[in-house]
Amino acid sequence: MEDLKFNVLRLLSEKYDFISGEKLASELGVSRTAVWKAVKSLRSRGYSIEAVPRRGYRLVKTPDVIFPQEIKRGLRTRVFGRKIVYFEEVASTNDVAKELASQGAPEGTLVIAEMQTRGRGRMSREWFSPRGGLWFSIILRPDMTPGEVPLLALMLGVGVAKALLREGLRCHLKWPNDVLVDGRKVCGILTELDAEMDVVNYVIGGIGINVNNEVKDFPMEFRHLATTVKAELGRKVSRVVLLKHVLEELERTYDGLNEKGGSVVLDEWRRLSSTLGKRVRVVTHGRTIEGLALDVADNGALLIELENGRIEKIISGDCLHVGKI
Ligand code: BT5
Repeated sequence: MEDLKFNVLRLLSEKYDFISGEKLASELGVSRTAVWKAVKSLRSRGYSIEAVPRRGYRLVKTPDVIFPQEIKRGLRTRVFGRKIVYFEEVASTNDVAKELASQGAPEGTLVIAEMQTRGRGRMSREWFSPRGGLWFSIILRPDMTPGEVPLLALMLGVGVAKALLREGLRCHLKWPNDVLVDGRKVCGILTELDAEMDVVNYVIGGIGINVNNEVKDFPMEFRHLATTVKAELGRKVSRVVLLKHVLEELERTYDGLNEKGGSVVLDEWRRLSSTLGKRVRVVTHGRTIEGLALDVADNGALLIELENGRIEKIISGDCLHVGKI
């Protein structure tokens, strides 16, 4: 039924005119009743579909849904989002993406859900993922060593920040890859990898963007730390357009990384980051390090200058901005 709904939608949106129920049924190899049920199901998701006796069905209006058809229409990428796995509801898109990647799914495969019931942050923290946001994962198969993978996390943040800028939202990146607006988190990123000694099998880039979901619905513990695109811009935005922009920006940045090397990503990250030049407190593997955030290293690690002048290189951790030096 799920596939039929998407196929009916594909035919209706290709035509932009009436197509008879009979034609739809015969092209898709199903009964006219099945077509009617698919139309009903699309209507329940907000599609406005006209039905006129003897003429058939016509698509009139498309809602802000993230059905694969809508994502693919006019998408200007070669690889990212060319294969899409869509869920109404799923535990975590990262888990599904991992499963698919281990079965050989190609680079650029997008796993996306309207909502997640067990969305995850880093270190098994919870990621609140109600309807209205964009919760998705992309499979990457980079030609790099496991040690270079933190650079990809920065790349994902850069791609999201640039896409949000295209919507008119100025945001900045907190190391490693939180996307913030005025210090509040609008997007979180979780990169997970599967690797052997020197070879990366795959990386899952999990991205959660608060788009049209409501700030008042966030749990109390972090409501003051979170924001949404809608709250910042004062209007709803089309999730599918934003997603397409994210995919395009990500692919452009990833291509740049592969063709010209990591410095392309690092320079963009430096430009968008609000961490560098700040006094930071980083918790990494149970250790707390405080000092001046000097720069990022070639692999994306944060370089912190301690009180005693020593420079520490931090690969992963939670970073708190504690003020300007
Ligand atoms: C992150 O973790 O920021 C990574 C979030 C990645 C989510 C995506 S959604 C698609 C994919 N599938 C998944 O299951 N995950 C990825 P971290 O830096 O550990 O931040 C987690 C903390 O952010 C939580 O402990 C909360 O304080 C806060 N938080 C939770 N949900 C939030 C939300 N929707 N918006 C802003 N902050 C949130």
